[in-house]
Amino acid sequence: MKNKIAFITGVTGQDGAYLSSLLLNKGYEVHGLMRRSSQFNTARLLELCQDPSADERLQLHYGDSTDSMNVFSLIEAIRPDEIYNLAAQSHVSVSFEMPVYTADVNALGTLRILEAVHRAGLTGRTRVYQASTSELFGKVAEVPQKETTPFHPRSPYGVAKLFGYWAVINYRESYQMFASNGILFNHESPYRGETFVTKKVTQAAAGIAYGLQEKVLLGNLDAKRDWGHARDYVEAMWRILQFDRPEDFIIATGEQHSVRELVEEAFRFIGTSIRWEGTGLNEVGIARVPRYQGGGAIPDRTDTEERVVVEISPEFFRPAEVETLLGDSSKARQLLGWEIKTTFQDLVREMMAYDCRVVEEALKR
Ligand code: NAP
Ligand code: G4F
Repeated sequence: MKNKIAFITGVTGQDGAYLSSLLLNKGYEVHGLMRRSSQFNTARLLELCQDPSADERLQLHYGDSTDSMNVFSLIEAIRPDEIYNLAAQSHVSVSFEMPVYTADVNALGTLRILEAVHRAGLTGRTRVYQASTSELFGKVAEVPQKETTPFHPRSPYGVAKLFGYWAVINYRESYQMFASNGILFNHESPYRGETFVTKKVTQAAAGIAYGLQEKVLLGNLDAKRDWGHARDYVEAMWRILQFDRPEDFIIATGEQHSVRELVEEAFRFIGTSIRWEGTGLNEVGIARVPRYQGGGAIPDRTDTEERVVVEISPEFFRPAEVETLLGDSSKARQLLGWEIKTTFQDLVREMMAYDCRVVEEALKR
């Protein structure tokens, strides 16, 4: 049987890397849309796709979700069996600074994919997965959030993704396209972008554990998220497109933790505990940790001190916040046989182990 052909936009991102690895292991020919940048940005993709046979089956194409001609020509030439539209300006906070660009990529970018499939005459062949998000629920109307929960996005990111969500449903209803939304709750990994809160915290805790970083500045410690592992979530994306009909699915763990708990879990990994003092912008997290020695010094990890390791900065608050997210993924578990394999504790431990290893390797150099 001929290998299936997948086209992944956002292939250089966290999910793009995990999904490429999954599909290559399943024997797919994988085509990825990659932005041109002044430096290589394929590190996580290459680290996760180390299978030598992947070389021939992984093909990267320069492109951009904002370029209709480019998106159309690639889809017409590749004639994929499956498209995973993961490309996005994916940072909620940044979307307040770049709302128009965010809408171009996240809303119109989705429309460009759907319309390209339609115009290329591939509606009967190509299945489309859209990376929808729990940010659609925003100011949540009910707890937990299900496929039927009304939406109330709270950022330009969420508003743009809502357009993409409905565009998928519209192409499904208008042209009988196999197009599905995965409404994924937050998912993280060692390969998470460095400005998302999980990775920011685990990288900081690793730096602090080796006396190389003094503290970390954070925003809303009381925001609550339903955090899962990206590896488990890309498996759900694939299952959504293998289902016998196009439908929309919530993908979540059903367990919620605050940013504060995330910080506590990360510092637990390095053998210390956080004591919170003060309130609001004056709140701080204090812990006994190796003395801060600044960059360059060879750290003496036995020389410890009690100091402030977490401070609050107004810079990391958003004009409108999504305070709480908690998903109910019963539908995906029942219809797709999808299940969570990684707990929150295991996720944080895996990220911490990875970030500590990176620091150790840097110190050896
Ligand atoms: P990510 O790490 O930020 O990756 C985003 C990808 O999109 C990167 O490859 C990026 O390329 C690419 N991209 C950005 N702008 C583009 C453009 N104009 N044209 C082409 N490519 C562009 O995000 P992720 O965590 O993997 O998330 C994947 C998708 O799922 C996104 O659509 C995100 O909004 C959505 N989502 C994520 C989560 C989550 O918790 N991770 C939850 C729900 C939904 P560069 O490498 O060049 O920047
Ligand atoms: O890690 P975050 O930036 O992720 P956020 O905003 O929940 O968005 C992520 O998940 C969405 C799914 O729900 C995706 F659609 C989206 O693409 C992205 O992957 O922030 C999580 C929470 C927020 O409430 C934020 O206010 O952490 C809070 N937070 C507190 N201090 C911080 C910080 N967030 C960041 N990025 N940096 C901080 O210093």
